[in-house]
Amino acid sequence: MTVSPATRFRATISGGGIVLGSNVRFSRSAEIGAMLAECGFAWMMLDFEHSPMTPHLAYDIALGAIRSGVLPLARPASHDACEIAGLLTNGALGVLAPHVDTAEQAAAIAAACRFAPRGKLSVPGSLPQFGYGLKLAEACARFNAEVVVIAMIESARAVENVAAIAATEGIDGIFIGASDLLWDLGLPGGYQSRELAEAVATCTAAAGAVGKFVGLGGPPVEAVWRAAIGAGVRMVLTENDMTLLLRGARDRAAFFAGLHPAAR
Ligand code: 3PY
Ligand code: MG
Repeated sequence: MTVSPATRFRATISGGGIVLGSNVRFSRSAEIGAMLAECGFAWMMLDFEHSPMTPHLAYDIALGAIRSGVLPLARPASHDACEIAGLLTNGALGVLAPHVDTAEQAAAIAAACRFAPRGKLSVPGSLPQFGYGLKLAEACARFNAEVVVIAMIESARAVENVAAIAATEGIDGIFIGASDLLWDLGLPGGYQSRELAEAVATCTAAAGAVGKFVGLGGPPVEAVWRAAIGAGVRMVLTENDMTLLLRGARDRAAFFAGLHPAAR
């Protein structure tokens, strides 16, 4: 493997580009990475918080994604270092840690995501993310440089603490989970609210001040995306694989209904 998708992900963002991703909830084939790559997606989320994902399946999907040039980020269900270690030493090349409310939590997550001397990640027998030609020490050093560690901002408390979270050593970027944040703010589904726009502005300012990037997921409204990109969001969770499928299926049904009403 030459340039890893993690390096490309960082380079695209630092060059001012946008990185698109999808939450792999229901796909059960390692080919999903190649399909997303074909459509211009740069990353995927292997979701252990909200999907029926299993570790072995995540392993196969993550390695297939890397070989296709797509960055596999695992979302653990918790901040537990053992859970994070199991994901990162089995295919994932980064972590989207959910519900990070404080800089202390962010620091513990960052430490769980890298090998010594930068962190406390336990050393496995091999790291297949980089193929099979590197010695373990070289692979661990490369992993430390490449792994992408992202703290999800999903509560009012997290927004209050976002400057400290973004500034935490070892945190590469922050990611606004708009759905959880809106529910926490008492505005369920309020994707077009002033409060969400303000939270996005607070997060982009905080991250920008320390040279970190901002991601966003949740909004089903295109106008919200337009504003968020304008505000500086560079990492986009467009939607999950289930809604991508529904969108495509609805589109085809509408097309054929237009050709012949009996098609519905
Ligand atoms: C959220 O919106 O709460 C997420 O976790 C990601 O979209
Ligand atoms: Mg969430």
